[in-house]
This record gives sequence, structure tokens and C-alpha cells, in this order.
Amino acid sequence: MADATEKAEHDRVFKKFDANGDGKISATELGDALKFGSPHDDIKRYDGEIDTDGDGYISYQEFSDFKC
Ligand SMILES: [Ca+2]
Ligand SMILES: [Ca+2]
Repeated sequence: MADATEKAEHDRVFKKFDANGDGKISATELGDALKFGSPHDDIKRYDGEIDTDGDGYISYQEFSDFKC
């Protein structure tokens, strides 16, 4: 069960990833946040694991599901 502290931590990390504040994380934002020194393909693969509905963005819900 997520308590308030855990929710706040999710919010904090999500906002750090969501650089432009539009409420979803793009592959570019994910790459910037994680500072991957890897080819773009690696970021896209990682993005695909979290982006369960495949719209190309990671929503807060998808992000929370992945972290839990
Ligand atoms: Ca964003
Ligand atoms: Ca998505």
C-alpha cells in the first residue's frame, strides 16, 4: 500500500522527469533525466517497458505502476 510519503516521492520523481511540466514523460525527457550514455534505441526500449498503452509518453499512472 502506498502511503502519503510514497505518493509524495512519486510526485517528486515524476516532476523531475517531466521537464516541461505537461504531465507526461516523453522519451526525450526520460533520456535527459536518466542521463543514459547509451544509443537512443536503449532509451526507446526502456520507454516501451514503462509506456504500457504505447502512446509514446509515460503518464503519471504508468510511471506509478512501473515503480510499484
Ligand atoms: Ca513532459
Ligand atoms: Ca503511455
